[in-house]
Amino acid sequence: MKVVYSEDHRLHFPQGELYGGEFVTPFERPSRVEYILRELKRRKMADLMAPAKLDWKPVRKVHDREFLDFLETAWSEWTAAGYRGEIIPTGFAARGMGRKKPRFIDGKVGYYCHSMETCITAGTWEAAQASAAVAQTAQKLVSAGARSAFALCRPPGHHAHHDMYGGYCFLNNAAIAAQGFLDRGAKRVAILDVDFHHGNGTQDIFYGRDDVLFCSLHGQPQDAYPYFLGYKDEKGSGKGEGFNLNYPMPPGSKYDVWGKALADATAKIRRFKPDALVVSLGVDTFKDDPISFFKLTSDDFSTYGAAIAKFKLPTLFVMEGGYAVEAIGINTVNVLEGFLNA
Ligand code: SP5
Ligand code: ZN
Repeated sequence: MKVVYSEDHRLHFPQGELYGGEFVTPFERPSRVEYILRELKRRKMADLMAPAKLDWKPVRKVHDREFLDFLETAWSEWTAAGYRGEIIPTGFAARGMGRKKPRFIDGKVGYYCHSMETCITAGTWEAAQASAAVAQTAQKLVSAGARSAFALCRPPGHHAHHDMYGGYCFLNNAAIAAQGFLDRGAKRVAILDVDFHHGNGTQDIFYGRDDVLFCSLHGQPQDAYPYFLGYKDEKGSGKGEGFNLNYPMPPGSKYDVWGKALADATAKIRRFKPDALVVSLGVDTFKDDPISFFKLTSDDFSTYGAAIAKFKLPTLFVMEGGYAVEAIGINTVNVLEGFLNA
């Protein structure tokens, strides 16, 4: 399986993440990618390839033009305002407040951000573009006939909305890839999001559409980030109704529960008859993940990798979360190997 990878991910490494009222070293850190690469090499699966230049057409179909302009200029506007720290918003359009976009960077940041753990730094925009290019290049390999490919994206993407960043995500790599499949002739694309967290960004982007089926398995929002989306009754709107499927699960869920949700999602995906499958692959469902509460074992990752292969669909794996760094390589590569050996 081809692995698309760019070292430009290193350009995004904030000093801090706001966690429990303290600044800690971000859970979403560059070493995550190094651990995955090391394990791919150890198993002789590192068929590496650099991304091609990003084609903006599909990006503009899934993201708001002014949001993209904001990401491009945020750092220079922030430093021009005299701020010396990393970009963190302080004010948000909460309930009862307006929707107009402010002019000053401080206000704009609150307008375009949905969660404050995600800092923007000098290199963030470069890294986010490289990550999107990684997803897109891998998608083009699959569109051109490869059975599968792995986009080793960082920063991740599934929390990025049409016009908001947060949850360590800036551009929605999986959504850009899904749009890329459609633009290259696919009629229908399914996105299976197995990251521990609800894929609120991907849901937002495709909520009104019937050409992309979005299925997310995740920690229930009563207890887990992103807190305000991911409920079962979010089914899509307008012609998108019925094309959004959420499987929220309670704290402590093991593979017996998780695998049942996967089986149900599998049946729905089959009925949709997609031409391609995008897997938003987060391995933060692991029992030792520091910020999550599912209890999957390393073997479970091999099991569901094999289950995903049974679709017999052109399949693109897009890296999302996973923060137990010493196990992230094993768990990620278990999915890919389980898929390949099925
Ligand atoms: C891509 C991805 O996995 N993003 C995750 C973003 C999580 N952001 C906030 C996490 C807050 C975690 N609080 C956990 C309490 C554990 N005791
Ligand atoms: Zn996650």
